[in-house]
Amino acid sequence: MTKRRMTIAAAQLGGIDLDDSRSSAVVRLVDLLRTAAGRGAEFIVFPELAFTTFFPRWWFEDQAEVDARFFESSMPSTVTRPLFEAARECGVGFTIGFGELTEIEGVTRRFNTSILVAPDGSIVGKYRKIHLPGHADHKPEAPFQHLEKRYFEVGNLGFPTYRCMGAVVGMLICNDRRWPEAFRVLGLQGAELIVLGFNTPTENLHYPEPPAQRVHQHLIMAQAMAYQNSVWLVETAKAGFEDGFRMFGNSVIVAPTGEIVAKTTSEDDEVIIHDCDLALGDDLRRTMFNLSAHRRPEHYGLIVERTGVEVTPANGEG
Ligand code: CDV
Repeated sequence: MTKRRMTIAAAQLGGIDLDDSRSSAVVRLVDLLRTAAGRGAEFIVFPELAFTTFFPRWWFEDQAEVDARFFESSMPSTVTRPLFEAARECGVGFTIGFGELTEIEGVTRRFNTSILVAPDGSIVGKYRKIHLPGHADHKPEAPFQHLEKRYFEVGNLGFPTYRCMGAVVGMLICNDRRWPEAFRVLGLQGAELIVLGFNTPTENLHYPEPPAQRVHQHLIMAQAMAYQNSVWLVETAKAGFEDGFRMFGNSVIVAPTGEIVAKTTSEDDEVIIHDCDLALGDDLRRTMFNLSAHRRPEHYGLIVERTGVEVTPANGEG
């Protein structure tokens, strides 16, 4: 089998506090990009909502303040352009997440978005997060909020793939990594590389859960999704403490075989890198996971017909 190489980096960010400026985040991102490029990276995966703190942990009354502090109405903007310029100078592609403020048919819309940027600095693709976790109401008794359902609407672009730098690439964002359906939709479009940024609190907002268990779940999901879809999977964290609230790291590069080939060890700014053979999934795609030979969609109807669980045993004893 002919090898097809792409050297890919995950550029993990440590925490960004509420009062840190977007331009200070851009300085760190440019630094990470230059470090990765210096180590031979051709493509770099940055985290979800990478220019600001993970603001859905905070309740704000004033939407105008939220828009001004945490959303981007153009990409690149004067503040974010240095990242694009550094990428062009170094000849690397990248993906990055941000809060997108836009207008569609005269209506203001807000999405949790990621973009795919080619080495010439042009934007070749966009994805708007579909699985938005958390809640829309204020929970003053909770240690922190998770207000993605308040600040964003469900993405309206589906799960597109894009041809970029010789690979078929799909983007997902954070909570999407818990949903096999999202990966399969990308796999069915021939994705060879799936890239994803995340912000995952070390503490579970809803019930006590050991932090190690949360990391364990993160890792087994990444390994399973990569293997079952025969794809390279790169998942990059924003990690560490943001105003005292901790998020775990464990950014990973996972091969189509399901093996973790690189993983961060810190909760700070850190680059990991791997020389990925994009053809590595070809044998799996040809045999075990030859989707056209083995899938049985005629028996998968419930996947799209039903959202939640209805107890419907075949023996009628529901
Ligand atoms: N940013 C996220 O989507 N975070 C979720 C948290 C809420 C669990 C995640 O799935 O990691």
